[in-house]
Amino acid sequence: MLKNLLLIAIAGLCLSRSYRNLYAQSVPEPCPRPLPGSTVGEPEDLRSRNGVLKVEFTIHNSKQSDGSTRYCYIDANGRESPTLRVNPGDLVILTLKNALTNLGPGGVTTGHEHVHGDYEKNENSCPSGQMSPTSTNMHFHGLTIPPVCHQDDVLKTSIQPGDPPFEYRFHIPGNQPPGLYWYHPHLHGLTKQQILGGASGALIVEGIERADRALAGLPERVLIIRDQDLLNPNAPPSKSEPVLPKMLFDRDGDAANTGTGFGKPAKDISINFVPVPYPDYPPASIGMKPDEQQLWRVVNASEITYLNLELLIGHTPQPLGLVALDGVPLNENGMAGDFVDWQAHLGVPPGARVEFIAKAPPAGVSGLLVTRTVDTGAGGENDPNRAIATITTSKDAPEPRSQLAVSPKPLPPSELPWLGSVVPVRTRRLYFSEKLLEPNNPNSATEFYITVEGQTPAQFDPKSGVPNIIAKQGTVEDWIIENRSNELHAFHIHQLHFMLLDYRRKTVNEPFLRDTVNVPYYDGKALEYPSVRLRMDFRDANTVGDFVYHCHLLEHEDGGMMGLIRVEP
Ligand SMILES: [Cu+2]
Repeated sequence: MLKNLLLIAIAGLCLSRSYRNLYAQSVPEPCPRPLPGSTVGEPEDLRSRNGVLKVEFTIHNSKQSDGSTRYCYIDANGRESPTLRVNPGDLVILTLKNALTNLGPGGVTTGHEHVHGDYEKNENSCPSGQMSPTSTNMHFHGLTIPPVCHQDDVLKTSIQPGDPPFEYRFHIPGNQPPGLYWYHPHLHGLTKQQILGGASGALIVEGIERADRALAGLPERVLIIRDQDLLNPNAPPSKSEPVLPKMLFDRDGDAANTGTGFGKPAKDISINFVPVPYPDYPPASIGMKPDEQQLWRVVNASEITYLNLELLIGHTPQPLGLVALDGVPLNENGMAGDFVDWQAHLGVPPGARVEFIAKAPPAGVSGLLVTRTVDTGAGGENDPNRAIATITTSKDAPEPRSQLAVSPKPLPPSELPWLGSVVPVRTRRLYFSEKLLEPNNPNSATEFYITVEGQTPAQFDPKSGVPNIIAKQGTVEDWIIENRSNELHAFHIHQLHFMLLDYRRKTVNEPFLRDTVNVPYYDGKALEYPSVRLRMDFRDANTVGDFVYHCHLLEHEDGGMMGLIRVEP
């Protein structure tokens, strides 16, 4: 594999010289994208001023000649998916104009006809939920802001083409941990299509160096890894790959897990929109100064692709200095000191974020950012080994646009007791499961469920409004999430972070928080289903209201793997 990746790296270097900064289309394209092999650009930064960040977004789409559809957020100055940079306490005023067009058969499909058309007309107020294939809305993933209209409601907010710009207006909480969050559409049944098409961007709460002085003064680089339909779906695997058994498809119609680390992936991936397509994976290109350290802030904005990031020099993995997960510094609770967790590789499920110190190779040496294969289970997608970007060094390499403060003022300690020391008021059990509509036909449609133990498995119904779980604000609960299916799922809940207590029944008691966690698949043989045990934090008053928890593999979420929680004051 390593030899293959090196060959890929060399091929990619040649490509990047000839195609750098060119775009795939010469006619105006609402969602322009770089060609494979391009230099990895930085998203533009939109920074708050005097405590306010004003953003005017329009969401566009465009049909491609290969039948796929791009989606993009464009701001008032024509910038695609800019990074929103805010400070705790800031006011965000973001308007979203829907310029989506129905691109006809194959352009937009949802497979969820039952949610269309039978709602009241949306007059730019939330209680409508009117839906068509061109409806959209936004979710601010990881922020503890209220789940209400014009803030972070995804249940009723549905913006139609022709509606006036819809206003989101919320305050970044003063105690929001400094780190990497992200924004994306979240309309049940349409989420996969819009995110797969590229509608996503980063949101940074500034001040991560205040939680970890090891970061003081480092240049920072935002890297958004997305997935997309294969650019070359019919290509045979690269000649340098081993010969594999016949291609199989999983229930989602994607390339099934080969269990080998090779073969056709379910989706292509891109890094800051530079695609790295199957079968040759020509890597994108990142320039750094020799031996320099940068903070890399990586969102896995994929619809379904798991990442397992590794930085190679030659055949040797380089240590990656993990400092934050899911927007929360590892020592945000102040217990760990200026902590850097050096790892050989970092697993990142869809929806999750990792922030780590990356060291550039020495002068004259290049490196390669790769994702190693992820075993997603017999029913999962194929996520093979593949290159993402070459790291080339030169003393003239331009620095990233942003640099962390050189002498940061330390963050004040949290006002709340550490979540791990709070006694939970109850324990709930939930489980992920799947059902074939025709049990004897492996190609029939699959229903996806997340079920509270004792309730009947049912696909999420956006019209129901009946919560699956009722919790009390001010309390803390333990949730055990089981996986009864033969593929991975990624548990995510809106509005709050949780602590991972147990993973596969082993105590881990992580001294930091997450908002998305992988739940291992069931192999069909073990006596018990694999599970994770989480401590859920409902203490913040901003968690009051109705919101959702779901699998962050968006085909699964759109297919019903979502539940409703009501937190009562
Ligand atoms: Cu799932």
